[in-house]
Amino acid sequence: MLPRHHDPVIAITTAPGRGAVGIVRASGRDLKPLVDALFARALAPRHATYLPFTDAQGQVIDRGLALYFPAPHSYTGEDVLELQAHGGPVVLQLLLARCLEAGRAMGLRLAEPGEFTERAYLNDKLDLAQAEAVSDLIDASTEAAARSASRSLSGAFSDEVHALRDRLISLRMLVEATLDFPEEEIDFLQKADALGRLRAIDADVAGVLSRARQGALLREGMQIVLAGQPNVGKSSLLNALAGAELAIVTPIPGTTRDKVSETIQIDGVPVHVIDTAGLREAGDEVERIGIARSWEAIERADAVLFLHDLTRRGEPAYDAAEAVIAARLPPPRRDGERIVHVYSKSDLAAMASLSDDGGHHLALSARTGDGLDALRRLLLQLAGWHASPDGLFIARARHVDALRHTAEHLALALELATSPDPALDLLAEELRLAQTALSQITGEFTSDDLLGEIFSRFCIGK
Ligand SMILES: Nc1nc2c(ncn2[C@@H]2O[C@H](COP(=O)(O)OP(=O)(O)OP(=O)(O)O)[C@@H](O)[C@H]2O)c(=O)[nH]1
Ligand SMILES: [Mg+2]
Repeated sequence: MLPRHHDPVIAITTAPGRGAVGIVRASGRDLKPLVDALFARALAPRHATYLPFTDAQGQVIDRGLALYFPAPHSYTGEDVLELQAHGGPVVLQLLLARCLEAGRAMGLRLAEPGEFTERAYLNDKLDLAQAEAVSDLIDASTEAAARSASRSLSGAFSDEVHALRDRLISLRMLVEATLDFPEEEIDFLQKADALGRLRAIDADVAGVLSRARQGALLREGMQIVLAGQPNVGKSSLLNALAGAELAIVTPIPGTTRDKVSETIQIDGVPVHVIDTAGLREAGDEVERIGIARSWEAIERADAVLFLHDLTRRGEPAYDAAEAVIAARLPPPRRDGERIVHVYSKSDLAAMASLSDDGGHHLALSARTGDGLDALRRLLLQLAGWHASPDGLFIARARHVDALRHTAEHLALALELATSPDPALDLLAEELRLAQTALSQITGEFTSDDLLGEIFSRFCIGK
């Protein structure tokens, strides 16, 4: 354990601001001295005790509940003390200051972000994937994301990873045992159906990988940008998708000057929609800055909705300006075309026929809502969403990468195993590498740097 984890720590664990109740939480290997310094009486373990919280002079700061969880039966696995008071920022600050003062002799200090959960991980209360799920549950922006984070937190994801790891270990033992008895090796492996087992593990890793990708999508969502010339109806489309008047809409070209963004959800997948300033050459300084930001957003987006105004197509100036924008749009990515051509204001002008050049084309009206459902379906398809959110676990890019590496080593192992004269030592090594990659998910082989990186993104007090 890192030396800093020897100190007892404390933090306000409830969100900043005013609330009915606020909680101050301390964790440490031995909090008895703190309890004794704060209260005139002993606290029964895991019982709520109603009592006054007093300052050093005996003046009452507030009255509330004290809960004492002696190690190891606590969130962190250490002694934990929770004080529930009225949830005003000043009350909680006074209570925190009083605790720090009472605990000064024992080295009590403020907790860093995520430090409680990091201790829970270090004390084997949670594995790393579960610890991450704590933060994902708190940050969940849709119901589906919250449900799948909760499944990960309960260990559903970790259990699958552990089951795969155990099957890999027993296969490794088999292969490594034959290394010691080379004369019998091939026979022995055949009898034990080593190849069949390897194939089954490979297929199941692929299955978990595909679900983890979906889980990562629930967590990260996708980012789409509305782009096009001024007045084509970008802000109107944002408002229609969000179901609220977020961006200002006027018939004046150049209405939107800064980025306006909103997260909507489609089937539980968070979609971050960014409305941008209309793209054109002219404009004042403010508009030029806005347009530069539009281009930055376009570069970074997972999908760009390129709007074309059906009422103005065919006007030479309009078409020329559109060609300039089209030439500057990013090229398709390896995994497919990310530009969606949206023909807007379909309630005012009909579209002769949609192009079938293999790209994505659709007509819609932000005014009547016609075509919006087709757009939502297309966006989910572009995001790669093909699951129903039930039974999913939340996952991060880190987990997807680890599973991808596992699958790569398994593929190499399969190649070796099916060659006419398999090199068993190489096969054993690929299996070992596959296991190491897989174990990174739950944190069995994890560097301190990675831990620091993961937990520092938590909120204070968690
Ligand atoms: N009839 C009809 N009018 C629309 C539709 N969408 C937008 N408009 C009108 O077109 C005009 C411009 O709409 P905006 O949404 O402000 O266009 P924009 O692309 O955001 O424009 P800038 O912010 O200037 O780049 C407004 O008068 C809207 O009412 C639509 O689907 N049907
Ligand atoms: Mg606008």
